[in-house]
Amino acid sequence: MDLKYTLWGKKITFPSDILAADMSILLFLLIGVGLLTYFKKWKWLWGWLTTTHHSKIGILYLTAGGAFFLRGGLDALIMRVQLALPENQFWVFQGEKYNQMMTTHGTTMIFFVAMPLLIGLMNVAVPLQIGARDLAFPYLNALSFWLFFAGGSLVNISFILGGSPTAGWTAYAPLALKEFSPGPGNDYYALGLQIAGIGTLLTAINFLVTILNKRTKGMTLTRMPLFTWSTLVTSLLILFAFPALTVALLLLSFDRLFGTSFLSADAGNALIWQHLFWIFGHPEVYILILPAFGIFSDVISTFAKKKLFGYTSMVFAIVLIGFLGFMVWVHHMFTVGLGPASNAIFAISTMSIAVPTGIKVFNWLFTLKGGVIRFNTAMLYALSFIPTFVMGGVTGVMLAAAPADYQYHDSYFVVGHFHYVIVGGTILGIFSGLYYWWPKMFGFLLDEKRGKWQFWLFAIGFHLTFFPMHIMGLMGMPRRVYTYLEDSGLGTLNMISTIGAFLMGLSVLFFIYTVYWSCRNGVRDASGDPWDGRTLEWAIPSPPPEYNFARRPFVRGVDAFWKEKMEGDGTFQPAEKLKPIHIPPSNVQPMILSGIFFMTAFGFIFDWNLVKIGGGILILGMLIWRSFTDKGGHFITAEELAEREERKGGR
Ligand code: HEM
Ligand SMILES: [Cu+2]
Repeated sequence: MDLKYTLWGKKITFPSDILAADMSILLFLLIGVGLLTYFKKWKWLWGWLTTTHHSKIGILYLTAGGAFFLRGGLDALIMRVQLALPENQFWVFQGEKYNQMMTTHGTTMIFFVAMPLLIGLMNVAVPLQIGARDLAFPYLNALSFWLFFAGGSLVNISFILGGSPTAGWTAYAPLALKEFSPGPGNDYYALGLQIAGIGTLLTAINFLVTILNKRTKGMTLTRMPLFTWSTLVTSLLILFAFPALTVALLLLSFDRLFGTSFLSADAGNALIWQHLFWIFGHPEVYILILPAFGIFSDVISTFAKKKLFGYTSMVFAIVLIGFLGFMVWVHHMFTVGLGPASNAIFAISTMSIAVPTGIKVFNWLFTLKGGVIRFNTAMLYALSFIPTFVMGGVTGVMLAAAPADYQYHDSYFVVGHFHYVIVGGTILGIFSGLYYWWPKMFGFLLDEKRGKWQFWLFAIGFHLTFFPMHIMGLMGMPRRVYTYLEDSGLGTLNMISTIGAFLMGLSVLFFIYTVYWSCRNGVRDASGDPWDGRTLEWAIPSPPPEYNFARRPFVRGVDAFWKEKMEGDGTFQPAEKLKPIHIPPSNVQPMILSGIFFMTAFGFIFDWNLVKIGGGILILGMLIWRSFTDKGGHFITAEELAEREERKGGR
């Protein structure tokens, strides 16, 4: 299927898979440019690309994360087709190409899908939930987004530019070093994650400062909605976990690009990578799950029409899980031979996390008990998460038993386990959050009927895909293989899994259709409070004005808005008088700066000194430029504000 040419005596081959990738990129670009030109939307696009406003940046995160989700999902489907039949030979995806798919899929899903989608929802909801006007550092927020986007693009574009990383999302040394992974793939991995990682770290700092400093009057820490609480703890986890990744990636880059041997088995020590990676990597799974816990808590209490059961213990459990998350990284390394004492300690500390997690599960159930439950799509996602996540948790405890892990390790049992947790936790949480906050973001509701179809398609596809993986693992199917033998008896289970994967893929396409349909025909959210909400974000119009709150509200308790509804007329006593509000300026610098990071990475990957040095100088120049242009924006005057509020009916 490959295209072969002879040009001036030189043989040139275009492999068919890369050609297909090229064509699809070209096609999407052409469609994009065409649509923008046809609808005269270039200026509109520019507004989005230069925005520094939290809710717009949130939507950018959701859009980019959604696009990467399609890429990561395509990888997953390709893998599942290759694995559908024993000794299958689908297209070119055997051997090294399968490894590329597998690695890009995992890396993309963790770093460029799950995290940015969560960060997107945080950007949309957290400032509103605490009565803030924006994040503490709007420019930094835009920079974080663009750094994530640059890093993600780098990893994703590698496929057509000389090959993707092949050493798995965990990039174990020495496999990921030049000796065993000679192509540029793992350089893309190291540099892409490094650039995106800087963005993530900056975001965490931004949210920490925002939540600690920008709360409105009366919004004490002990009154914050659970999603904001989980964002706070998640930001702390990022602050402590990501530097370990930064160092690990730096060592990897040095070994690969400059010939050092920190991680090589002879001069250095390959275990350094594993320790650093998992000191980051284990907290990372809590970075992915805690925000989802926050979403479920908010959604469940809203749609059960009850205050969250055990608010204090819910907060305490999040903090405890976050803390314990740093103590258990060695459970990923039971089989490297650190010895029984070490294994026992880490097995027990791992299992202890089940306690706060159990507390949370029971509190969700008690919140439901006696509640007036509405089965909205957001709620369906939240409810279906409970049994799914319990199952993922149980297989997690199984894996935490060190002797048992010798059997499960690197088998499909593990693949089944972590998809139950990440997809059945984080991705369900993201869908729940999307249905829940969609009206707040866009001013219209996602259609419930179509939403429910989408939910059931996803839920059924999910269990069909990932449940059989546990059994395959117990039957001996190893992780990260592109095929298995006819007489292994794994054919049927793999086929079921592939069918499930396509149902999930269908569901994702159906979600896009639901968005399109609802955009044209969906119910408008005129009140700003479509769910009879409990927290601050529902007290302002949808979508919110650029300053969020004309006068920031005075908060009197947990579920602040509900309290005002119950004890008053549903309006807040203002915490301040009408005064001018500063709106920070749009700014192209974050996009340009990240673009330079992106270009400079190629200098390192292909060893072009001019690009390396030029890029460094340009980055420094950008920082200097920024330090002289840190002003501007405009004020909305008190009179203008009063008038705008008047027009809305004086909320
Ligand atoms: C759309 C449904 C999905 C399907 C069908 C799917 C399927 C797979 C398959 C077949 C593998 C490779 C197993 C192997 O060869 O060892 C894999 C690995 C992986 N998946 Fe998924 N996946 C899906 C969604 C997700 C999502 C949403 C996430 C995270 C947010 C995720 C995270 C991962 C990770 C981290 C790996 C490990 C990659 C590695 O070992 O380096 N997957 N998935
Ligand atoms: Cu772990």
